Amino acid sequence: MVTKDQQSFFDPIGLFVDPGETITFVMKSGNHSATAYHRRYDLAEETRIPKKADPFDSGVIIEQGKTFKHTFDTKGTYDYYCIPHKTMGMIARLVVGKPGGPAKGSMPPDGTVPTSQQIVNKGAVSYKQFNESR
Ligand SMILES: [Cu+2]
Repeated sequence: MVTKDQQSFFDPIGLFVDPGETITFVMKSGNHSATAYHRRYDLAEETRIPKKADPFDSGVIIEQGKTFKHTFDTKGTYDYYCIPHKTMGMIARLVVGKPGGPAKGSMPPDGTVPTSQQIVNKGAVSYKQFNESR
């Protein structure tokens, strides 16, 4: 989770993980959250994680170097956002095992992320790589 040159973003913006893997979100700079698009959270206008998946929300983190961990057990496509920068398009996508769920074939309401298939093919899509490809 990064703020650099007045841009806030998740890097990588797309990542493939195996079911059961634990992801560590690291606060590099700025103040951010990693929050699943899930209707239980106020800002999420739609659910964009697999039906049986556990929603996750780090809350806004302001300390540099602080981390947030979440284990992804359910296969599918997960879209998530940063609470303070959601409307500016600070969003990202994870594919766990294989694409699936409500986010699989569409983009989040706040911007674009790599397609599920791009993530499967590449394993990880950096923010820079993604922007250069658009
Ligand atoms: Cu942010």
